[in-house]
Amino acid sequence: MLRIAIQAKGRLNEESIALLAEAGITVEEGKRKLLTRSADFDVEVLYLRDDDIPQAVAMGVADLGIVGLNEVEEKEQRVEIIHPLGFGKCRLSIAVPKSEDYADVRWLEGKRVATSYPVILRHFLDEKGVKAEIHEIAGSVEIAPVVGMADAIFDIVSSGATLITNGLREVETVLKSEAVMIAHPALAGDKKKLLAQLLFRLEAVERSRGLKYVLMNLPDERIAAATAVLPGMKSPTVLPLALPGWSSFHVVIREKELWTKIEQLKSLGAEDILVLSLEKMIR
Ligand code: PRT
Ligand code: ZN
Repeated sequence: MLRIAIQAKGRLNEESIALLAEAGITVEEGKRKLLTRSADFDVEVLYLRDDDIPQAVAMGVADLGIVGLNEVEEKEQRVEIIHPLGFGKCRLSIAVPKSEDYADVRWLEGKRVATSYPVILRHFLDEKGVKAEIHEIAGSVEIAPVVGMADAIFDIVSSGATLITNGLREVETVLKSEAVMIAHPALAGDKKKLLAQLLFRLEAVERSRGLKYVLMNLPDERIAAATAVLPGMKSPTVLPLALPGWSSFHVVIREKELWTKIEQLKSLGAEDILVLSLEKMIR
């Protein structure tokens, strides 16, 4: 049995559940308690505040956790970061009132910086040799300069809209973050086995991202030319149609080159092109 801690509610909750579901681990949302057992994989899901996930995993209360890299770095708990998950992307940045003439980090010398991430900020300032006062506040960090509580802030930025609304300008990006899978550093053998199985499934899901399965009807004499345009993974699959002289041509395409490739295939005589989404790719 593997116990995975995920955020109970908040920005990472839905995507964490969706990711587990894609890996074949479904948890009943309706009856959600602190702890839910998955019906289809030897896994239990523990719902926590994101702040508590690194510690829960370090203590072994949970074997794995899904949490923002920002929380992992801030809490400095002994956990292993085993896999980036590609969602919850954001950055931890320093921002100053936009009227300030900020040239470089020396501007921060002797200033007051408000943040909910004092540990990461302390490391950054020490590394840069800057002495500034860190004011730890729990929420609404972005209003601290307006109300005169701080000269600058250090906070999570995603689109940057919150900074703009509060008359702030991002001046230093300190950490790029996304949701990551973390693990207890000393998992027992049977748990390691389950983890390997889970990672294998997640990789199959990831590999299929941005890929489409395309099939079309093609005159037989155009198969070689179409294969040159779209070599596929090993080679395209070609199946005869009941209509003599025609084949069905199947191949996997990257979504970003879908339209250019389809135009080339159409000019080669491809007809009745179907584009299907690809759910998993297992190697
Ligand atoms: O209750 P709990 O403690 O579990 O949740 P929480 O309120 O501490 O965290 P939550 O749900 O807000 O965020 C969870 C995680 O999502 C964070 O730790 C980050 O890893 C990640 N994440 C991704 C973000 C954002 N994007 C984000 N935009 N977390 C917060 N924000 C905030 C940001 O602080 C800003 O104030 O959203 C606001 C809007 O951002 P802009 O730049 O798009 O305007
Ligand atoms: Zn939190």
